[in-house]
Amino acid sequence: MADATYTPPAVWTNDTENGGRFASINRPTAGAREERNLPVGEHPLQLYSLATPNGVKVTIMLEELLAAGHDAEYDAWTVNIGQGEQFTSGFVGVNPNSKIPALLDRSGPEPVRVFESGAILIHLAEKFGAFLPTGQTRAEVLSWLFWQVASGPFMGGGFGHFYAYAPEKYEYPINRYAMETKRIFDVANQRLAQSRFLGGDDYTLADIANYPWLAPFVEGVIYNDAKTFLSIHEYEHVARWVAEISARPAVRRGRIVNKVWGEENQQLAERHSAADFDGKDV
Ligand SMILES: N[C@@H](CCC(=O)N[C@@H](CS)C(=O)NCC(=O)O)C(=O)O
Repeated sequence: MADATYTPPAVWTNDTENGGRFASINRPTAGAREERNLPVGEHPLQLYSLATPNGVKVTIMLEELLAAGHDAEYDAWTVNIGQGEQFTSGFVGVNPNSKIPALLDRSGPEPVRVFESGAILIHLAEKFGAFLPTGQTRAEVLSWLFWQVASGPFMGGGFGHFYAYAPEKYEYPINRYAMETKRIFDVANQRLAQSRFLGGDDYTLADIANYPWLAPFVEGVIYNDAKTFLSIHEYEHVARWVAEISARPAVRRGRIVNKVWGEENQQLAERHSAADFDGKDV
């Protein structure tokens, strides 16, 4: 059994000195901390994001829409969440929850703000009539989308934080979230044993939402040794699905938009046109 190292006080107060990667950034309050406007480019769609799994959902969707011939040209701007740029007045105006991704759709008479990755995917799918079927399989596709947005925080905020980011390792939360992350993989694996894609026979926004979270575990590029620790090699149907989606050119492009770490030729801090990918490894 894990050691009990902490007795909660009667009333919780914020301890900014508790270490960990996000301790100095996050506070228990919402709202802007700094007056600063967001940049705006020439396209109707303005994306404020970063190439984390939640951000990549949207850039893959936009690149897939463009590849399918839709007029989904967009300006993608990097929001450096490590430096607190999610707390500027401009960003909070687009997402009061201060988390990337956030989208401003300026194509109508009034700008429309959309926050939460799942809401952004649905907004884009409905706007362009793509990657979200209208018939019999719509409910199945939406179910796998909402499953992802509900289960992603167990993998990131739960497993990732306690296994990789917390200043000390505690057995109880690591066990809890390792179990949950493996269970999520098993759910996807069993589904993908029966079905080519999560929503059925076709590639949809359900795959676009889930891929950026599942692929990095399969590739061993997220949370230190998580691939080994969680025996991710066991999920053979997820691996088959990841390999198929990874080969899509739009996915390769979408994964590097707003990426400001890693190999130089796989970084694209801002994206304003297809030409920005020239010379990149995509
Ligand atoms: N439920 C949100 C989650 C977004 C989210 O957690 N974004 C993280 C990066 S992956 C973030 O902006 N974190 C900054 C912070 O917590 O201050 C969504 O799906 O869009």
